[in-house]
Amino acid sequence: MEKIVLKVNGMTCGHCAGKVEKALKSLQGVEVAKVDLKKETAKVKYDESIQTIDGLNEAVREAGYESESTHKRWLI
Ligand SMILES: [Cu+2]
Repeated sequence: MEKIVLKVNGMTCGHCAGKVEKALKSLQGVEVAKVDLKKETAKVKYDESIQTIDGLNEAVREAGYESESTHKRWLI
């Protein structure tokens, strides 16, 4: 399992954060997705043998927002 932090741009309210979180959680291989609206980040725990960072960013884009990897990892 890989735990990465995405920087998410374009979120303005809790509804946006919910959309991004739902988009990430709906992906194959994603176990945890936690969006922080104030920090504009999404913490994602995913199985790197099933899912890729590009796949995560693509899902965020499809939900109407932009994201990129910060190359930071996070701890539970
Ligand atoms: Cu919103």
